Amino acid sequence: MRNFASHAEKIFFPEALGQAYHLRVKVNLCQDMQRSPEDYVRAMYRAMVQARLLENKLSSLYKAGKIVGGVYLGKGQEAVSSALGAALIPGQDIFAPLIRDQAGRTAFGEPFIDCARAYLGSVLGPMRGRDGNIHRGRPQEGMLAMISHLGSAVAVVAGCLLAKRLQGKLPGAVGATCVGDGATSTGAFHEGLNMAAVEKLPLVVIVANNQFAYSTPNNRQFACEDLVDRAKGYGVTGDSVDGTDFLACAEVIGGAVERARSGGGPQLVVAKLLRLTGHGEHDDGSYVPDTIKAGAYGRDCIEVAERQLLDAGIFSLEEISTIREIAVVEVQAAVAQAQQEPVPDPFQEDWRAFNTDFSQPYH
Ligand SMILES: Cc1ncc(C[n+]2csc(CCOP(=O)(O)OP(=O)(O)O)c2C)c(N)n1
Ligand SMILES: [Mg+2]
Repeated sequence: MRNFASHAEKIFFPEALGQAYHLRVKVNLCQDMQRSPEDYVRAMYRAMVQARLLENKLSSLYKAGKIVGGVYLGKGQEAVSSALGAALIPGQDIFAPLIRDQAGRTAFGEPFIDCARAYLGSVLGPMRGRDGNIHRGRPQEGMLAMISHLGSAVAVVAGCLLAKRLQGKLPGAVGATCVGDGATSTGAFHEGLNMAAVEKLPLVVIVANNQFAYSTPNNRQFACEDLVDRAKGYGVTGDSVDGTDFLACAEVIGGAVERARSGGGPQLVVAKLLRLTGHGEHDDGSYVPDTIKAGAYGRDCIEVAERQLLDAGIFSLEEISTIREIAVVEVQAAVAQAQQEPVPDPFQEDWRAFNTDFSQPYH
């Protein structure tokens, strides 16, 4: 395993975070390529809180029978997801979020209304009310509509990067996805990562190893000791991180994006964590043993983030409260707006399977 810290490009947070966190990644992380490391973790935290509050609202709506179809949440996985979303550049990079990536979507810039409209079936939503779920995207900005087939995002993002290379748009851009441990057992995962390795594409694959694929535990999914060991076989850079450790996620995932962006080729990061919820809101997750829930990965990454940010002096308690208060209002406003919008009229149906007309914005 490569020691990331020994490949330092620039030391982040020289004093602010003390000895525990020498964040050593290049400064040109994030949207305007000027963002400081402090701003990067601030953006991550905001997105985590916003996503958590939005998802809590979705859960309530589901339990109240106001949402038709499945509701899938990223509770417990926000540090990993936001570290990826906040490191990507809309309009330049490719981002393929999965079901547990509300925090990454928010960090990438997706407004709450997209989510509210999709789940509540608004005809003004990204799927025009035909799919009350998570298959939405913002392709104009580089965020692909979510693909349900596990592993496919890896191959599709690799293909997008190849296309960008052929168009002469590749230098400086990256493509990234965050998949589950279950996705790593698919052919598409292998094909995508292998092709990216051979072509030296700037592909970043984050595996959010929450130790279960639905109810199937890791030891029934793969026989290698650690998923990150596969990086060697593919010939790509591999890193591990504790997915509940906010600042470690910023360092390792932000660093992987930066390495890919600056020509380091494909990056595989395996983040170990636990989803603090069922597979979907229809599932109580009772198959996860209590010992695992009470273990190191059962902690809440948002609580960890708050402690770390306060300790480092990056946020004050007042600032944290303000972020939460604003997010509550914004979530309520988005949901209220989507709830008063019309749902599709089946007698005025104009649905087409392959709508490639992106010239008209849907909002
Ligand atoms: C190729 C494929 N096989 C099966 C499924 C059904 N399915 C949907 S989610 C899921 C479990 C996913 O587990 P994991 O990849 O670990 O992600 P997690 O839900 O734990 O975040 C399964 C089996 C699917 N969507 N695609
Ligand atoms: Mg899983």
